[in-house]
Amino acid sequence: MATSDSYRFPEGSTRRSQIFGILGKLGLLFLAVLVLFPQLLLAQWSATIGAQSDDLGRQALAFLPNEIWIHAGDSITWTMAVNEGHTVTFLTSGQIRPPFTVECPGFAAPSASFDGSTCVTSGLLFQGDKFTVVFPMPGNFKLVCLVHEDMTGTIHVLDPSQSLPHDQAFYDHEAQRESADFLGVEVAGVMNHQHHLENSVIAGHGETVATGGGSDSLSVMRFSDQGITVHAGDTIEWTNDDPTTTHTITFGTEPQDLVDPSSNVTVDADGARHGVLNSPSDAVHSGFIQAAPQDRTGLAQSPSGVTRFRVTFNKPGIYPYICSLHDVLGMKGSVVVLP
Ligand SMILES: [Cu+2]
Repeated sequence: MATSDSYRFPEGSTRRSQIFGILGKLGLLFLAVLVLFPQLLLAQWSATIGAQSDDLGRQALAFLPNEIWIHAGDSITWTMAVNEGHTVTFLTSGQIRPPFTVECPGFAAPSASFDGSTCVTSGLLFQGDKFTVVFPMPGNFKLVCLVHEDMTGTIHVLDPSQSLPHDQAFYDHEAQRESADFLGVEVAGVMNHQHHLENSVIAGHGETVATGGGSDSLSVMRFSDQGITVHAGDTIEWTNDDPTTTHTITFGTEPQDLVDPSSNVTVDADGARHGVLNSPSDAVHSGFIQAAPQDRTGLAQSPSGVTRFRVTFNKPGIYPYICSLHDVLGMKGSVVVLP
């Protein structure tokens, strides 16, 4: 028995070394394939765009996360999580920021590859849409949304010989933590704070925060007082408290041109726009009501924003109104005018 065991041992050992020899050759073959076809090693990363409350009123205008380290050749797929529209856009260094309706010349989705030389943009994305970008060259690339100015990020593309600081699980966790932070921020108090001003409505409130990779914004897309009661002859004032997000106050039929006020709007001495309604069937549109863009040293200062709209109600009745940009998110209100 011992003899037969001692025979078997070298036999098994030979078989094992044969197996290891084959495995070794397969391993070498595998390495050779990777050297010849390095894309087999390339990682596919994923990130989220935006987060929102169940009632859609609270929108995190943010890439979640907004800073990612990858290897040259890797790709990132962004998935839209919200009803508010966003773009995934990489402009070239110093490029003038175009409107979101403008595509990058010569670029056609879906095969997006960005190395800094020509711009790449997804176009307007909505909930469930995906957009993938491949990054073939090392570099640090700024990521922007063309709809929201304070929604930016950075993609660090490293040479494959360098190690990456984080894995996908880390980024998933960051995205979850950041979206929970945004949606949990107590902003209702801020909107109620100014409520003591008589006949005044806050038309949207927001805040912008910086991260190491760029900036994120939170916008509350709601009127602070969705039902307000006044008397005939009274004037109500709407103020947009959001540093970046534009809103409108629109009574009656929505005009084609949302940017400019309707022709029946005048400008008060303090710069606020002013409309007069003589019947619940009348229409008046504020145009874009928004804060001034942030000033930058070395550039011409930006003019003060038109942040206020006033409407005088001359006849009793019920006057429903909307923000023509965010009514789909539920940004609506109504004014009851008593005699
Ligand atoms: Cu709005």
